[in-house]
Amino acid sequence: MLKYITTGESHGKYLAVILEGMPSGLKIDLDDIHLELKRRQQGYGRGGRQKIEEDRVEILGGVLRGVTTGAPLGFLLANKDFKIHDLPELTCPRPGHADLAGSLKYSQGIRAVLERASARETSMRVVVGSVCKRFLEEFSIEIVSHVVQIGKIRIEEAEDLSVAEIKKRVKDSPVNCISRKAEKQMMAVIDAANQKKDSVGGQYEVRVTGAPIGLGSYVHYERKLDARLAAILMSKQSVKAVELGYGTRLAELFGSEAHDEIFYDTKRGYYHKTNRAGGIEGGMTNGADIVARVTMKPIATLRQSLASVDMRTRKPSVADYERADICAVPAGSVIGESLVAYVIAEAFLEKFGGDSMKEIKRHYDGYLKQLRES
Ligand code: EPS
Repeated sequence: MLKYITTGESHGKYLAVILEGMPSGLKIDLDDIHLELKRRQQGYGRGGRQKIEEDRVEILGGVLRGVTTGAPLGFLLANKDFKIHDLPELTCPRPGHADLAGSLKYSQGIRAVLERASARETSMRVVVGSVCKRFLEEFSIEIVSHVVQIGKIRIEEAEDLSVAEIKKRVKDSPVNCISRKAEKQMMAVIDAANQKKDSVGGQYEVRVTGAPIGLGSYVHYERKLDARLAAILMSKQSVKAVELGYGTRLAELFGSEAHDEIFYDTKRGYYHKTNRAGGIEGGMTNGADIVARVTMKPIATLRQSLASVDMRTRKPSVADYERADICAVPAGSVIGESLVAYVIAEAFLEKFGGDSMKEIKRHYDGYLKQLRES
């Protein structure tokens, strides 16, 4: 069973993660992980913190001569902005942040809450995701993301674009967008939010290609892949909605317009010509690309003051401000890729699991043969 646990605070000395359940025999290259970490740090609309940090990890265990051993993998990242012990306490919780409920629930000051609630923790999830991506690559499963909306600026629909085409189009885009026209407008919205001392949210898409039919299951709620994708994507800071395939658009369609008809070809086997289901039917992959859309609310830390209450006096006040991002949707999309990679790797290991890559590949090849004969 694949699982991970992160530890560390935003301005603490270190962040760390342990990933348990990866088989032996998987090549791990720190350069690949550092590339993914760099992608997460980028994106138009990020605040001053990313100019300080250069996220790089050290391997603590589970890798020998560049190859996984099957033991838990450990990674450590040292924060350059390590100052947690010198930072002031906050007393006026920010609307939309974990501050108020976290402080009351844990019976402690806001500082302890925000340090752990911070999205800085997602650097560790990207480390996990890049290991999972590396694993999935061995089975020709690839993942990409792109930003579809920032504020009111939305791209034209891009349903028919392949993962390879999206990868090509988002290359070097400061907002991870496939459209040069929308990209400029998105950047202008972020600039406008900055000028108004505001923040802005948006939506991104994560797309997976190459997943075989039958990851996940219909037999039990915990095994349904759509539920697992929604849960992990929703667990990322700022996320308020997750849709698969046509998602909320399905509400307005008739059944005849909503479902993906089934065809058969001797070369391709069973297939669909459309993908309104987003690659998942009955909690299982159906062989089409998996498509998830994720909506992020605007960042809760604003330079303009929203009403709050001073928790020392319980008198009306305005929310505290700390340095923050204006828009974290482009970074969010990179993190989304990692979260999806983790769930797909987990479901893949459940189905084809073994202690070594060699064993898993044998299981996978056997299943593909079985599908061809079905
Ligand atoms: C965050 C506040 C900001 C962001 C941070 C998330 O950090 P700081 O308070 O140090 O300026 O930069 O995100 C990261 C540090 C990161 O690496 O993604 C928050 O309050 O969630």
